[in-house]
Amino acid sequence: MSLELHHLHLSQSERIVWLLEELRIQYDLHVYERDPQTAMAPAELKSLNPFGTAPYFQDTTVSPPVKLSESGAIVEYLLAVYGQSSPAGAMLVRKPGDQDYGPYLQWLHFANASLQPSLSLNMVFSLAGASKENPIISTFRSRTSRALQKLDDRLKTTKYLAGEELSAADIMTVFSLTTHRGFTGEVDLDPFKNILRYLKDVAERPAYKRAISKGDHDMEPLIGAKVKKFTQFAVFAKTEPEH
Ligand SMILES: N[C@@H](CCC(=O)N[C@@H](CS)C(=O)NCC(=O)O)C(=O)O
Repeated sequence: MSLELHHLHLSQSERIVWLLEELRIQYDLHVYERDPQTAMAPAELKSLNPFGTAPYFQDTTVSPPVKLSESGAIVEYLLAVYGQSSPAGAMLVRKPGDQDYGPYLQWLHFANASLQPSLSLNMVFSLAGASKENPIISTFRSRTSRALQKLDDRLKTTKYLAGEELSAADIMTVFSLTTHRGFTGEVDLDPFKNILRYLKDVAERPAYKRAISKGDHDMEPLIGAKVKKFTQFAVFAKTEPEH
C-alpha cells in the first residue's frame, strides 16, 4: 500500500518527482528509459497506462486505488490529499483571498494548456520539416516566443510565478523551460534574463536536485540560455536546429 510514481526519463513526469520531493512524503519511484530509436515510452510503461504516457501515478493506500495519468491532476491530487497536512505542502498552494490566487491559477494552467503545447508543436514542426511560410505554422511558432515573453515579464516582478514562494504553478512550468528544450536544442533563452534567473533559483532547491538525481540519473539541469540537443535518440538525429 503506497504511492507509486511511474516516471519516464526526460519527461513531464519530472514534475511529479519534484513535487513529491518538495512534500517529503514516502513514495515508490519506478524509472523507465525511453526507446533509443523512437524516444517513446517502453512497452512496460504502455502496458500499465492505457494512454501510454508518463507520468502514471497510483495511490494504493485507498480503496479503490486512485490511478491518474495527467500531471496537472496528479499535482492537484497530491496537494489536496497529502499536501495540506504539511507546512511544505500548504506553501505550494494559493487560495481564494490570497494576493496571488489569480496569478497562481493563470500560471498553473498556462503550463500545460499553452506553454507545453506550443513547444511540443514546434518540436513536431521541426521533425516534419514544416514550411515556415505557412501562416498557421508561423502563428503557432510565434506563440512560443510570446509565451516566453509573458513568463519573463512576470518573473521580473516576482521571484516565483505566484509570488515570493514556490508554488504548484512553478512545478508545472519548469520542465517545459528546461528538460524539454533538449529535444530540439532550438529554444534560446538568452533574451529572457528573468527566466534564466528563475531557473537558477529553482535548480538550487534541494528538492529539485533530489528529483533530478533520482529520476534523471544526476543529469545536469538544462538551465542555461542555450542547450544542446539530446543525441541519444535516433529519431531526432536527422533534424538540425534552425538557428
Ligand atoms: N498531458 C500529459 C502529457 C504526458 C506526456 O505526453 N508524456 C510524454 C513524456 S513528456 C510521454 O510519456 N511520451 C512517451 C510516449 O508517448 O510514448 C501530462 O501533462 O502529464
